[in-house]
Amino acid sequence: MDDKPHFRNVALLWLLSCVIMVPIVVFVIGPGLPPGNGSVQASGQVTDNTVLLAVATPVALGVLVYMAYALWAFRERTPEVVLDGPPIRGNASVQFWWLVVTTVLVLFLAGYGSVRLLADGSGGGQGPNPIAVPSPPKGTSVLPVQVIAQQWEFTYRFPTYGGVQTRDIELPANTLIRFNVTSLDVIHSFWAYELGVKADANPGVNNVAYVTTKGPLTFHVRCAELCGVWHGYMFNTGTVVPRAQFAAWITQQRVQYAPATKNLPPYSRTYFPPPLRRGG
Ligand SMILES: [Cu+2]
Repeated sequence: MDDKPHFRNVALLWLLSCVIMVPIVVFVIGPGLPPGNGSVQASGQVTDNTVLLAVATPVALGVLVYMAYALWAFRERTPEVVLDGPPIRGNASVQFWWLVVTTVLVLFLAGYGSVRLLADGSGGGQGPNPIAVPSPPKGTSVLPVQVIAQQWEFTYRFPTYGGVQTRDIELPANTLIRFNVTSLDVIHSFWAYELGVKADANPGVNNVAYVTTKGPLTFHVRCAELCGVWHGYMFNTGTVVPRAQFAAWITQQRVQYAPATKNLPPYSRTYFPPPLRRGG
């Protein structure tokens, strides 16, 4: 081994690359990360993605800087004599710091993830008894919307508006929405991308996902669980609209679907298994 200060050189190069790259990740790349700022939970996911990427950046830079340094500093200058370097095995200092750094990183990520999940549910399905229930914006109350998946479409039922079931989804702005997600047949997944919501839709299960809408927005709903041949066609385009516009829309839907509503089974958390038909 030569007596050049290789460790110090690599450490300094790594530090320099971190000083350049971490702010770029946080302030330039971070704000453009998915799923955008369509809801409070979606913005939270952008923050989380930024934090995770910022934590991963020094790790990735450590690997890349060392690799580039080793290629340059330890290259064989006389090709006819190919020598191996000294083994790193048994280096107590490297082993110790490897364990400390990786343990701290993993514990931080576990803690951060748990805290963020408990803050507002993060837009994920929490099962029938959610632990994380966000509070609605001041002066408003939660709006329950049932998402009913079936091969191959989503429909939406509004228990506080006469149990009307609609084919499209419109939501009021600046409102806490409680999605009660279920399925009539096989497994599906309700994925409202711009809202930052993804929740499994399973038959016989009431899966609750919370989202707090922001301003007017167009969002895309897709099924995110392979559910049969027309899985790829199982999508909707939804909108978040001002509260008055939502009130007008839901009134119009109640009138339009009144003949269908009276033939629907009463509102229930699940509709599976379907009732047996007599004489069928
Ligand atoms: Cu599906």
